[in-house]
Amino acid sequence: MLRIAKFCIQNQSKVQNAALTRFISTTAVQCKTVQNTDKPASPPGENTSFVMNIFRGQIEGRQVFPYPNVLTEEQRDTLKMLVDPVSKFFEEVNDPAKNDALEKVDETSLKGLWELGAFGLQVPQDLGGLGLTNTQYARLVEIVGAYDLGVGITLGAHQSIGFKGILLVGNPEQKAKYLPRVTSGEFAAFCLTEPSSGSDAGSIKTRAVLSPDGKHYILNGSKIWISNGGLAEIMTVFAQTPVNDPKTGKTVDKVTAFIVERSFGGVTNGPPEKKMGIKASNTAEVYYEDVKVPVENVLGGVGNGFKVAMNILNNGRFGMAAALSGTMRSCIKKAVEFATQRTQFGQRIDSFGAIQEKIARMAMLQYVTESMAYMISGNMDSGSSSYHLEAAISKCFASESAWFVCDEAIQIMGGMGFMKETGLERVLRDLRIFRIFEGTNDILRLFVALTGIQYAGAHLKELQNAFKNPAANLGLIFGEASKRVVRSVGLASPPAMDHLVHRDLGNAANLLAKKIDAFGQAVEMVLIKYGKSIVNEQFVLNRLANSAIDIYTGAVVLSRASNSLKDHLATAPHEKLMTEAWILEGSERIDNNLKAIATGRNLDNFTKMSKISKNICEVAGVAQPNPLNL
Ligand code: MYA
Repeated sequence: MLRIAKFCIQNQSKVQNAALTRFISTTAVQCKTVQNTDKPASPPGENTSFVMNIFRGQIEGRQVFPYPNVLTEEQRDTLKMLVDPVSKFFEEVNDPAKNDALEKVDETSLKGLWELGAFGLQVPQDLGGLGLTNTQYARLVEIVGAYDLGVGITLGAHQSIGFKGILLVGNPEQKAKYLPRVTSGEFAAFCLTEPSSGSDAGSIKTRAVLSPDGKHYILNGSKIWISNGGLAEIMTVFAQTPVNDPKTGKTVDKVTAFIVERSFGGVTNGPPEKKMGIKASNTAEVYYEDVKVPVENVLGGVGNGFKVAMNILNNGRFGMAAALSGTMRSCIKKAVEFATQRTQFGQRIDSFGAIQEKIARMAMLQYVTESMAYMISGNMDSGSSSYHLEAAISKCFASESAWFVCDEAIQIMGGMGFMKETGLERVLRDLRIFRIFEGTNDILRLFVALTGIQYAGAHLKELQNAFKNPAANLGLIFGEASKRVVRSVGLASPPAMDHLVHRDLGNAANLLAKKIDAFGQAVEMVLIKYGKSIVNEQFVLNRLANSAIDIYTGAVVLSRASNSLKDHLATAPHEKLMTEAWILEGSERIDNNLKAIATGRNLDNFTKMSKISKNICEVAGVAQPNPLNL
């Protein structure tokens, strides 16, 4: 499971008990006695990701502060020209209830979307698309998400993942050949998942073998739950290919990505799947039988397919946050319109604390999600390539928040919320899949925690190496030693954040900075305690991931609200309130999560829960009879 952690953890286990513990708890003077070698420590790659660095207890603020402002005047004008027609289209032409009932996007709507250019938002203009940046794209998918998630997935499966690989890693010939087609009526799909390979994407069985004349790969296998699978003419297909391993000289299977056209022959699909939600989007099995794929259609190099798949997924995840912030906006609007008109017990129901708390929480979750979506799109537009953890967090957070917000909107509206005509039951059904696809939230939490730990572990490894040659690494050793030792005896403040935010948010920033410090120490403790077996400690990893989510979301809203205060926006005081409330509650959740992984009583409870689950699984259901034993 998650081989990702292997490298650091294996190294880390050697570091942990001896050198590191001594190092943390003793003074810098003792450093001189540590074994000497002539190899200076080589620093692990520095990373500009905010989330990656909190795993070291450090604040790397470059991607978060100030809040990105990446649109040029021209890009802003282009966007202005698009927002109105797209909103109008969804108000006047597209009918989400009709699409849901038809279990497909109505023909008029589909035609209109192609005409609007909605299927080629980020394709360069000279290849037939609108050439939008990630931030411009985010704004438009926010509108789609506000109106119709079924249409959203039809669009997203096409461009966020279907042909995204061609945009990201395609060579000029592949781009010239395929991008004009996917912007002018031919659907694309991303074909990764298989019956025995869901979260474990590396275990796919579909295979492609080079033909004897070396001109084609012969592709065989099948894929399931492929969005647009029944519509797509052009597919990004992942398959195992035999590759020579230069290290061993042996032939091994490695994943390769291919551009496959339905017209190659041998490509068929099953009927549309019957689903709980996003019914308007097509989902189908796709089968490949002796499909002749020209060698020119290898995408991103033979054997590089796993990385190509991960890059595509990483690159598209912020879109989900953008779309779902739009969904939440419309759920909140419906709930508030109801709450401000409905009178019960002689009062408007929005005057009751119970309703106010719901509305406030819904508003905060929407604000955080929206702020994160545009921060990540802004980082990507500024050329960052270190946004994977942030994008994974945005996907988890957005999908869980949107579910909560829609559910609470239904609750506020009571019986009315449960009625089909209100439109929220469809949205709730549509939303359920977002916590499952594009990487389940459970897998993404492990990805965030283990990748962060790997980074922190590599830095601790660097310290271990530094000890081998202290003379050559005095700066590093004394720097780290003084930081840690001084902090451990309570003489130093945690890393500061107040200088990065508006002065009115200084207290909230300081509170969050303390949590980052505590989080870094908790990660170090976990590495020391578990070593390489941390990879199996999912109760612990989940709590680290949840803390990272609370820290990142807190920093994001601190940044956005600071900008709003600086620019004297009319909504700045409201954003400040949401930010302060969010950070206070988030800090309490972080305290609880970090306590849970440090105290024996809680750890013992993890063991109990593990045992409860085993008991249930052993008997294939609830273990005890009902109280009547009948
Ligand atoms: S599409 C199907 C989605 N499927 C998945 O997401 C699969 C989930 N599984 C995984 O992501 C991987 O298998 C995991 C890795 C993470 C579990 N970025 O040994 P490893 C590197 C960069 O850890 P594993 C769908 O749902 C790693 O560093 N690199 O791998 C349709 C290592 O590199 P190296 C990564 O244990 C939805 C190597 O890979 C990443 O096997 C339709 C091996 O790593 C990463 N993330 O498991 C949605 N992960 O070898 C429509 C790993 O160099 C879109 N690595 O050390 C809608 C959009 C919304 C728009 C809507 C508009 C309205």
